[in-house]
Order: sequence, then C-alpha cells, then structure tokens
Amino acid sequence: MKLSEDLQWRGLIKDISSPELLRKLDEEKLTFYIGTDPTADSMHIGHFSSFLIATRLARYGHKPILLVGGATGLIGDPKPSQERQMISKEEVLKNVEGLTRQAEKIFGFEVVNNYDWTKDLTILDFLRDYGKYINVNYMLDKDIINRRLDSGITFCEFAYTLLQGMDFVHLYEDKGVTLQVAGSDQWGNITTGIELARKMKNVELFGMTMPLVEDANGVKFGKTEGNALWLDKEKTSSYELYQYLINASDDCVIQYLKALTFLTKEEIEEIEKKHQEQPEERIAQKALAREVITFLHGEEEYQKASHISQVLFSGNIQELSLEEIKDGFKDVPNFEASECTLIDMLVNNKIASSKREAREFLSAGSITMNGEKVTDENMFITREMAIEGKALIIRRGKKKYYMGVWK
Ligand code: 545
Repeated sequence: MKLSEDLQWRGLIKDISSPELLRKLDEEKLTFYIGTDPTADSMHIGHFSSFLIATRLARYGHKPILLVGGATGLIGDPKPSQERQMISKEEVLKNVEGLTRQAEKIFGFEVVNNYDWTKDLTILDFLRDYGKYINVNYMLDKDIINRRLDSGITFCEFAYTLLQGMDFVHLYEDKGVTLQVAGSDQWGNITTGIELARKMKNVELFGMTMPLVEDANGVKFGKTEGNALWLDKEKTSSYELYQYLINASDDCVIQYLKALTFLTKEEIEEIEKKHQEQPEERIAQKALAREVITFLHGEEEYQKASHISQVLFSGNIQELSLEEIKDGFKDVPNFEASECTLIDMLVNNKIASSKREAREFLSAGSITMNGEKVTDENMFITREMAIEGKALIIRRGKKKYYMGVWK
C-alpha cells in the first residue's frame, strides 16, 4: 500500500498544507521533523502516537529529525486555556537530556536542539529578521492565540509561534527539511513556519498533522485519572502499561491498533474479525499491548508484563519472582510484615476490621496467602513463608490485595 493510503486508512491525517504533499509522500524522499518541548523528562504514551508517525514515514524511506525544544521549552507553547507556569532553566536542561536520551533510544533518529541556533540570536536581529515578516493580525487569527484573547496571553507566549516557525526555516536551510509533522494542536505553529519560509525564502514547505488520539469519552489517550503513562519504564512499568492497554474499550481498540502499531491492514482486519466473534477473549487488546510494549521496551519486557498478568489472573502467585511481585502489586496497600498469628496479621494491618470479621473471612475460605487458601487463624506467620523472604501477598475475596513486606 502507498504511504498516503496507509496514513489515510489509519485515520492519521487531520490537516495537510497542500494536497501536493500526498503525492510527494508517495513519490519523493523527504527530510522531515517533529518537535517536542522539555516540559518533562520523559514523553508519555499520548506523545508516542504522534512520534510514531516519524517511524512510519521513515519506514517508507523519508528521513526523520527529532527536535527537542531547549529554547521553546523556556518560553512555553500557549495552551488554549491559560498561561503556563514557567519552568526553571535547570529543569529545562535536565528534561532536554532525558528526552534526548529517550528519543535516541526508542526511535534511534537524529536529535537536534533548537537552543543551539536560538541562544545567540539578539532580540534586535530576531525582530528585524523574523518579526518583520509576520503580521500580528495573522497571529491573532491562530486558533490557540484567539482562544486566549479573553483571558489574556503574555507577550512571551504570544511570541512562541515565531520561534517554532524560525526552527522550520532553520532546519530547511541547515538540513533540507521540507515537512513538519505533529499532533493537530500544532497546526498553528506549523503554518507560521510555512508562512515565514514563503516570505523569507520564497519556498513552499509542507505540514501535516494527525488527530489527537482520544478514547470514547474524549479523554486524551494515555491518561488515567489524570495520571500520564510515561514511556520511561522506570516511571511506568511495562506491567502498568500492559494493564492500561489490555483495558482499552472495545469501541476504541481497533482505532488504537491502527494508530499505535505497525500491524498491516490485513492483520488488523483479521484481528477485528476474530475480536468481534469473541470479544471476551480480548484478542485486539492483547495484540495492542504486545505491539506497543514490544516496540517501546522490547520483547522481554512484554513477556514479563503478560506473565505477571496471567499469573495474577490464575492466582498462582508463587510463580512470580520478587521483582515481578513488586511490579504487579505496586499500587496495592502495603504493610510491614512481622512474626505473629494469621488472625493478628489480618486485624493489625486492617485486612479485616475485627477478629470477628477475620474469622468470618477465614471460615468462608476467602483469604489466600501467596495464592493458597488459608483457614487456620492460629497459623504462625514467619519470614520463610514470604516470596524470596520478602513479600507476602494476601488476597481477600476476589479482588482485594495487600502486600506484607519483610524488612
Ligand atoms: C517546539 C519547536 C518546534 C517544533 C515543535 C515544538 C514543540 C511543540 C509542542 N509539542 C507538544 C509537546 O508536548 C510536551 C512533551 C513533553 C515530553 O508543544 N510546540 O512538546 C506535543 N508534541 C507531540 C505532538 C503533540 C504536541 O511533542 O505533536 O501534538 C502531542 O501529541 O502537543 O520547532
């Protein structure tokens, strides 16, 4: 399939600066860029969907450049709602390092930093060489800026779009970049660059955006209760990522497969068919988790995450290593384990609210310890019972977990 057809089939094209671009994508080899600002030291899965576009184009022979905004990160891309909190220079620097390392590791493309060509530009040269080409009226028309006119926008943020525009022109001259890709919130900034290049260099640059990936409720993909899922596995373990992906809703999962994996049209259609026959098997969600985690963290991490999930599902907790236990039970209530009777352990650590309740749980057979049912309230708990001498996993009822940790 041609690249332009593939992108359209996946629903990855929102805006394009000219229909001519589709032909170029299929027939020429372009150098293009996508940028990210160092507002954090890691990307999250929401950014990942846009960055994947870079890999898609690269697989069709185009040359990607990733830009980390050491300069633009000091200013802050205006949000439609309110002014951003300015980030300290030290933090921007630290985040640039984190993001650069991550981008090189995950995507393996050339990374540039716009601080390098912005830091020595004087304000007078900026205004004369760039500011002179862009009309304020033109800037006020931009969606994001326009939406801020009532609540207000500082000159600092207002000028942001010019910095990003300048990057596009700079990368055109320095590296032959003729295309910028991004999520659809970047359309205004991309067109500023196109406008600058047209006026300054009399050349036509191209831009393309993709829709931001959302769930059925319009919540941005990759956010759970306001928490981001990071691409850094020290910040979000593969198991946590697995849990998020495996729980994708049936309504959205096919779209996620299109936008977030490299499975082909035929493969996705096949998965869709099987998924519709037996939705309870979660075939599509499993494929999504496998593809995304393998791409990001490698096959081994995927195996680990799916192993933890299977074991937790079957209840054979003894099969997990301590490391896997720590991953799988990161969010369950913890207590410090010590030698005592089972019933004291349950009550002292609030697994049961009273001895009477504890006895009820035990006689009903609803307490398990490391996957095995326990019923004797006088059973004496020792360190030897813990997994690798450290962790005791208590389950109450079907779903409620607690972790006792031995010091
Ligand atoms: C700066 C200078 C350029 C080109 C681009 C930029 C960055 C751009 C921007 N992009 C977003 C971003 O989010 C913070 C990431 C924290 C790790 O703000 N002005 O930096 C997002 N981007 C990816 C997608 C996006 C966009 O990184 O384009 O649409 C999200 O999906 O919001 O010369």
